Amino acid sequence: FLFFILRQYTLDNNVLSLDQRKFYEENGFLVIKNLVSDADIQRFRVAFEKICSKESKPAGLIIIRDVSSVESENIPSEKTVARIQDYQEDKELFRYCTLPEVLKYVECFTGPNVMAMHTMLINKPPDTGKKTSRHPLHQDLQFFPFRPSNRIVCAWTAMEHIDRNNGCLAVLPGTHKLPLKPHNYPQWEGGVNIFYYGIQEYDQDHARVHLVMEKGDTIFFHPLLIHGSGRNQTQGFRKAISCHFASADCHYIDVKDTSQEHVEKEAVGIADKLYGSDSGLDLKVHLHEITK
Ligand SMILES: O=C(O)CCC(=O)C(=O)O
Repeated sequence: FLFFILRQYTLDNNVLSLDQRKFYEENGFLVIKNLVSDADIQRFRVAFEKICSKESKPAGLIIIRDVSSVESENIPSEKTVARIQDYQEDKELFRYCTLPEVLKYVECFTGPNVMAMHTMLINKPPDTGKKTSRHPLHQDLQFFPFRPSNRIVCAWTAMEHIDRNNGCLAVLPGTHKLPLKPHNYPQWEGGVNIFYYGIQEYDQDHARVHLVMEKGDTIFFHPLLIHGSGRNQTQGFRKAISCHFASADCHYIDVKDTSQEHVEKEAVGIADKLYGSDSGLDLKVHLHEITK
């Protein structure tokens, strides 16, 4: 029985200790301290700054601005960028998805044949008082039209010290064992950022862990784990870089008539805006194979 439990969310290899495996199996996440070097993080910062100043414009990149600063679209500053998505054409940023120290852990969940499916650099802005810098509790699987979910994992690396003051990750341990829940935009007074869907119904009494992390610390988590992040109450822009990886053996599913359909529609709408209407793109455009 124990053997069966152990095999469900993690794979046999020599990387994770038995305790680490047990922890992920039970909780749906695992933090590895000090995994990414300061030098690499500095390179990601520089690449991100070049995107913000419009010195670099990688193809396919999606820039998401905080709802409280959308009017400032043309100001070339990191101050107006809450997050970038799909940085795979930026060679410097995509290095994150190829770092051997990251992939070593990714393979514990996906197996050796790995694909990078979705990339982000999150630049949580100082909250303007409207609480729009919060990220509601959600499951990332809502964005992914492929399965099985157990062969998908997110790597998320703190690019600086992150705690509750600047809006650390909050996770509900063990919720990776739940099914995908319906997601919607929360009814927040100050507004909510595009793609920041949340779960409306969850067990309010479920234990919640706030993850204080140092620069370079990396969390690996399951796509069904309920998580979010709080307000940034500092004046700095809280940075993290992340990538969702999946096994190349995952297969696509049709999200039509499922709770994921509205997410696909919105993503296609954005792709059409970026690449012209009738781009023919769907959620599958997030597929980018890593050549190791
Ligand atoms: O970095 C954060 O604040 C959380 C981001 C997150 O959960 C997401 O984008 O899915």
